[in-house]
Amino acid sequence: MSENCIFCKIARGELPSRKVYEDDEIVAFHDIRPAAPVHFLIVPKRHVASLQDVTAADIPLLGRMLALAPQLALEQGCRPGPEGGFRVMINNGVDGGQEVPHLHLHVLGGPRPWQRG
Ligand code: DGP
Repeated sequence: MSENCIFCKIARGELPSRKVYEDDEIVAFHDIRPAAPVHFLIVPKRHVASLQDVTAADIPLLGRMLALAPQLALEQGCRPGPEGGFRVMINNGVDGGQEVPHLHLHVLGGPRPWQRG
């Protein structure tokens, strides 16, 4: 847990968010600046700064985060199957375009056209 981290604060319920999922380890909520008709973030509650800081002990948690993506994408309105689908994206570090230094999966989808800049 990190005192001043925005996503830690959201995970602790100290900042508001539009949650789409929550369990003991993971929270998912709508991105405040959506880049697609469906755009939410899947976030570990424990503070991990980025994919570059992941250890072997985090692998089951990462697996759970990834496995949640298709389930939540469908629940949020993404179409199933090869004609539908969604994008999963992880920005890492400054050169990777990461703005919030707390690991998160972006899930983007919905009818095209849409494009993250
Ligand atoms: P990244 O560049 O991968 O670190 O993306 C961070 C995303 O987090 C960005 O798309 C905007 C979103 N975001 C930043 N602050 C907040 C917030 O306070 N609430 C929510 N819901 N999203 C936020």
